[in-house]
Amino acid sequence: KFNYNKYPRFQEIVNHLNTIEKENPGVVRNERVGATHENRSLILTTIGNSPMGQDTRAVWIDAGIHAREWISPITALFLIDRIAEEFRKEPYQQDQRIVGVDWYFMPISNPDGYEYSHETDRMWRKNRAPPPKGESCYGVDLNRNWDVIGFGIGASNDACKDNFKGTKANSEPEVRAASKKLLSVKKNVRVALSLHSAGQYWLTSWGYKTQLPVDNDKMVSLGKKAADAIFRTSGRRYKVGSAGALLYPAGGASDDFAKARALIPYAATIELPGSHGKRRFVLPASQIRSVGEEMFAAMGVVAEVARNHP
Ligand code: 0X9
Ligand code: ZN
Repeated sequence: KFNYNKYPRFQEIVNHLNTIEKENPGVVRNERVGATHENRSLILTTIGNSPMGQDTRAVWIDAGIHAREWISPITALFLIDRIAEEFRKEPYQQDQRIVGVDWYFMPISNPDGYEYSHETDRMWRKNRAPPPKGESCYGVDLNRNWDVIGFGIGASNDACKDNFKGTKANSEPEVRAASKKLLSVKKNVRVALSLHSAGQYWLTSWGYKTQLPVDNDKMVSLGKKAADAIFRTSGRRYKVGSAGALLYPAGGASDDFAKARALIPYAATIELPGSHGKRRFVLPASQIRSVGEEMFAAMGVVAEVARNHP
């Protein structure tokens, strides 16, 4: 059984994904959709039992875009475990909302950065792209590199900054792999979520500007229902609102790509819990289970909305 009382290394995550796949034949599939600068695998995990091409609904979730936000990939792994468990149950015991949709997970979208944050710099955020010509700093902010309206806003041209957007949109293998895959399955996807930390926010698009989208109300209403489910589960409160208005405008992120490029009806970034101050990305591993449980509760609401959306 996997140990959810500590933060795993990349290889432990991969091993566990392979175990889950083996234990859930016909329901869980792992696919290598690309490779990083340091040649680690970018993995897409699909959960569901609807035959290919069938008229189905799906939820897309990316995690681990930012290296130091360790609670993100482990929460994705926890959700994969819990959702697969739901599919294994006898029909009369299943949560029909959870098993009523397909699930796409990119559980660890920035493995190079994740490993670097374990081995060298706990506060590392970016990937490990080699420095651009004539520069000496490594890394691109993978939540500023997506090829979508707003690219460049709230981002830096300076390769040494934490929010460096890259030399051009979609320059990074991690972003290319994830965006290509999302575009290939977008027909079924009704909700796209991006797991980050920290701050306990449910942030809807737009992220690149303070103005609200025309369909803001429906995205905020899903966020509020999810926040209620979270509160009932763990007692934690999440603030709900548009990313650009509630946090700060920042473009080239996965949420706005899902909304404006892949045309997914519901797009949000979830800022999972953290600690306070400078160490706010360092959440004690003893919290992993409760964050996982509260997110699983939110996924019931998400699945129901995805299932019922035309
Ligand atoms: O700045 C980010 O990328 C996210 N916050 S974090 O502290 N995890 O780095 C927020 C992204 C919200 N969405 C957009 N701005 N599009
Ligand atoms: Zn983040």
